Amino acid sequence: MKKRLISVIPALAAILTLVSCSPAAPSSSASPAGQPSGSSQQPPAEQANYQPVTFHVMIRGTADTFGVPRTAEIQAKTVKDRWNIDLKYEMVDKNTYNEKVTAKFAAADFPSILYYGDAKVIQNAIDSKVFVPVTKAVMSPEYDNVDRQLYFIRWYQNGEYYGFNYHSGAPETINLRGDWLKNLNMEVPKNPEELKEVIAAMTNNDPDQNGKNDTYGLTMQGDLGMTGQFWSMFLPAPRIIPTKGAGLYIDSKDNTVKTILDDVPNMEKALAWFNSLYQEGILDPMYVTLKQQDVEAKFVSNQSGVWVKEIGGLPSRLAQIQNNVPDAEIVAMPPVETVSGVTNYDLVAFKSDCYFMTKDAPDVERGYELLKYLYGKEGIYAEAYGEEGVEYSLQGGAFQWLNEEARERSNPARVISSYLDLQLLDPIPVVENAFQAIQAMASWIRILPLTPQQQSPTTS
Ligand SMILES: [Ca+2]
Repeated sequence: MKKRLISVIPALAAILTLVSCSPAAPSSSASPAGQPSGSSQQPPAEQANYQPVTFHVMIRGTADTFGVPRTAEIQAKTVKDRWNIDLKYEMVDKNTYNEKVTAKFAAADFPSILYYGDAKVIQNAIDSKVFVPVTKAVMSPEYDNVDRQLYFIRWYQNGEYYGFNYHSGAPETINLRGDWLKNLNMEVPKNPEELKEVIAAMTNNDPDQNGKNDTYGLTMQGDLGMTGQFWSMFLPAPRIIPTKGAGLYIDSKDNTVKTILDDVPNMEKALAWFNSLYQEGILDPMYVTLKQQDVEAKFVSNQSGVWVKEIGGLPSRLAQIQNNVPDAEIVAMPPVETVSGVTNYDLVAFKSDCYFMTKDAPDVERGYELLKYLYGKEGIYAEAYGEEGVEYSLQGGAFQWLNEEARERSNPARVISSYLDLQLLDPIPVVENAFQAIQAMASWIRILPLTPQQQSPTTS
């Protein structure tokens, strides 16, 4: 064992050059939806004032991640009724998305609305006036309670907002099997030392109480992807992975870019923590060969007790675990304050991909309404739950699913990841728990120094 263990430090060091982090964008990022209701509903007669137009909306995703044609169907009906808009989605798989966008730009074949995140392409599109400002949508009264300087600042330039952001950024948290903690009579850990104790107990003390030594507290990807939340417990920036971009971060004290690789004392602490897990046999030694999907498979099949995932991805995995363990629970570890005063979880909304309107949108004014609808309160509830009276009912104030398919398709995490003040219609403990665990982050949100062109507007 000792010999094997010596190789772990070189292994970690070697990994420093190869980690590939999984995409930060939430799987639900290609969102949308909509259903009529609320004060912004307009009389159908309004439609008569509009000539029909077609909006092509290009989003990343598949029918699965999108939440189904049903979501698009609700939206399409609503925007047709209100603004005489024919809504056409082009959903492109994430693996070919950038390629497809590049091809479209090369052919000057622009969708009306594009979901995108590549900063260089976006900047070029703004400079060449392919993207048009969406300032009027962002500045509309329904966003007065939203911190525009935080959530829309990413693409604020020359007095105009260009990107229409729609979510507050749901951080990827370190999650644990809550039922295992109960079996072990342990609390949710709050720091690296307590986390290590939990990982040890989940390895050695039969947390699933099946009488077999068949679990590890922690397993992870061989390329160290999705491990930034662990490293960052020791290092001066959130969600840093040493191998990812050489661990670069901006030191807000002197506004300079630094690399954590130069931070020898803290890097030593982080490496020592990982190494001690390995030495003590409480880190799954198979980790070096594992890929992202393997790590997930181990977590949902009761072979490991700790897993990093964004809030939105938890309910479906919990459901899988509960197929075999009905009383299974997932709890999120609260954020750990790093040596520089931020947290090991990242919540940087303006790093997210945004929706952009292009110069080929058929009617810019209606485009603003479309953006506000698709990615506002109605759109979010429609994607999260569907249509009242079809997918769910609220009779007597009590939420009830009207069919099982609708429940399985639902995506309530969208409600929580919105920067709008929205309530879950159907509270889900695992989501609420993770949300509570990150509430403390509100005061720790990392504000990166803004480049001159991204300086915040003077209006509040
Ligand atoms: Ca066991």
